[in-house]
Parts: sequence; C-alpha cells; structure tokens
Amino acid sequence: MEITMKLVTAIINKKDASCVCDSLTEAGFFFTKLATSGGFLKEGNLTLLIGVDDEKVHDVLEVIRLHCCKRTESAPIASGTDAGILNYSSPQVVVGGATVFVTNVEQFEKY
Ligand code: 2BA
Repeated sequence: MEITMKLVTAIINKKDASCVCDSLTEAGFFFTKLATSGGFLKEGNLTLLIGVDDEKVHDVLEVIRLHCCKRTESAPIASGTDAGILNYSSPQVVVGGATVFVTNVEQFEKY
C-alpha cells in the first residue's frame, strides 16, 4: 500500500506556542513537543513533530499560519576592538513565528 503521510516539523516562537498547540489539539491533530532553542538568538522555542496524512498537511499549515506572526527582536552581539575593549550592539532581526519543514514519511508504525 502506498504511504501517504508527511512529517511536519515546525519550529514555533514560544510566544505563539500555546495557541498553536491548543488549536492543533482542537482540530484533532497528534503531535510531539520538543523544547528547543535557536542557534542564533539562543532563545527558547518549541519544535513540534506532527505526523499527518498528505491531504491534511494544508490544514496543519493553516493552523500554524493563523497563530504565528513575525516579530522584531534584538540580537545582542559583542565584538572586540584592537585595544581589547568589548563593544556591545543590539541589531534588530525579524524572527518568525514559525519555520516549517514538510518531509515524506517512508513508514509509520505504532506498537
Ligand atoms: P534563531 O537561530 O535564534 O534565529 C532567530 C532569528 O535570527 C532568525 O529568525 C533570523 O531572523 C535571524 N538569524 C538566524 N540566523 C542568522 C544568521 N546566521 N545571520 C543573521 N541572522 C540570523 P527566523 O529565520 O524566523 O528563525 C527563527 C528560528 O527558527 C531560529 O532561531 C531557529 O531556531 C529556527 N530556524 C530558522 N531557520 C532554520 C533552518 N534553516 N534550519 C533549522 N532551524 C531554523
């Protein structure tokens, strides 16, 4: 039988995480939450693993899109001078509400 499932891996801004999780549950989706953090800002975010039938991927993405929004945040950066003095600056970066990967699932089992 042909496998028709996808794994949606969604890295969600922690400010949007609660709404996204509640809405996914309300809509009947199964998912796993992983506490993660961004490599750049080093702030906590939430990564969701959502296994879903192909035809429901669009619905999952809609829930995520509905509850996530981009925000501007400061990225504290330290740089040294020739005199050995540390300078700190805080450039602004636009941080997504969600970064999403959709991948094919080769096999799915529950025991
Ligand atoms: P962070 O790695 O903490 O990145 C936060 C924001 O900082 C990013 O927002 C982006 O605006 C900026 N940024 C990240 N890396 C940068 C770099 N090397 N140079 C300049 N600016 C940089 P988003 O792109 O919306 O990403 C939000 C979070 O999603 C990231 O947190 C990371 O946890 C995850 N993420 C984003 N793209 C990813 C990817 N290609 N692979 C894996 N995780 C990703």
